[in-house]
Amino acid sequence: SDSYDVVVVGAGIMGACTAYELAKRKKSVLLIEQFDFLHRRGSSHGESRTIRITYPEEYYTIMMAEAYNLWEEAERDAGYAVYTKTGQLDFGRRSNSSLAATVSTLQKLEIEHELLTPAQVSARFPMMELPDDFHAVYTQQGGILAASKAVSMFLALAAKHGATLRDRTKVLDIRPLGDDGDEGVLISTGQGSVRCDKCVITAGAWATKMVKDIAGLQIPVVPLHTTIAYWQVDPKQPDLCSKAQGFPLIMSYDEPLIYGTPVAEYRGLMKVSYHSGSPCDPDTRSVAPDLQGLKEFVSPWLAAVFKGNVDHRAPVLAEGCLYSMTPDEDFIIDTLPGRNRNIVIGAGFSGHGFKMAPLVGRILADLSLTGSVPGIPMHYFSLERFERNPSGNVKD
Ligand code: PYC
Repeated sequence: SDSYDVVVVGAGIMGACTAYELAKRKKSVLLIEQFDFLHRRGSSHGESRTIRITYPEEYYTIMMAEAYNLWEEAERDAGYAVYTKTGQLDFGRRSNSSLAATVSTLQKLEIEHELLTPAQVSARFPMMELPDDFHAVYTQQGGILAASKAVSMFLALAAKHGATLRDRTKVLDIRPLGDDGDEGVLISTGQGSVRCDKCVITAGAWATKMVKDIAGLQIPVVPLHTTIAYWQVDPKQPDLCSKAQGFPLIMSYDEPLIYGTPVAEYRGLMKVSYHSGSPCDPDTRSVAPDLQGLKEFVSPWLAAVFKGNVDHRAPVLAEGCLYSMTPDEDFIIDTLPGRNRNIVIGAGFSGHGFKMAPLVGRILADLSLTGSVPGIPMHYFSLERFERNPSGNVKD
């Protein structure tokens, strides 16, 4: 069979970034995808993803500073851009503890930001009206990543640096070789088998089944079917919520979190969706949008915050998407235990990982090649945290 230093399983944004990082380090890399490259059945497709530096957790804000550098580096390597800077507005009730923690993080890390009252928000963004008990924080560093374009960019960069890319190749089995698992890993696919020193699994919502089959280990990653939706802005003012008019990425801190972006792809529309979904099986789910979820969470929110400026009754366009959620919404980036220690997993990106993908790629490359990751608080992403506490939460 063919042999590689590293085989990466799953060519969404995390796998594409990992293959790129490994290929840049002159490793022989094979990136395998079960469907077509750039397919729309997982978590990496579409026109846009959010990028922001604001997080309640200090470690994500610190990681984002590095992720921004890596996005820029990749754009330079490719010769074109996938990031559009729009600025970003976070808002919520004064009593919302996550928003308070986000503001504290910005203050502590001395990241430039502005605190705004509801009146100041309306003065700057006349399309919005926040309730009196809200407050907001504006940061320059926020915007939109062109999602499918970014995956395509990292696939092209990985190939440019020497990676082998193979799609329409379903992985059937992943097995450690040797009595103690120290002779590499054999990967059986529908198109034959390959051997590698290290295997990295970046299979998104499919990782749960894969890790169970390989190691008998149940990772607490729940696939959630969610919906991306575009809404009609007042046709008399079609550019009201556009980047050209200064409309930012917005995040409304509530249960569920609601976010919105200006839309470059369709004039006169705004993208607004919610950070939640319903549990599903990635192999059998319907990709149809969940219009009920939008009606329940997004419509009333749009009616309250955007008044008559956006038609809140129903989206004009909606598409299914997939989150892979961990109980604490922190990622899983770790080595499998025991005989499977030459297999590394990156999973559970919980609907907020896309913006960190180039950094995750670097972390997975470090972990697979050297077993350690300098400068990253890996305990937040460990498998072991779920043994200590089923919720996994190590923040407290
Ligand atoms: O955490 O940035 C985020 C996010 C965007 C959409 C859902 N979550």
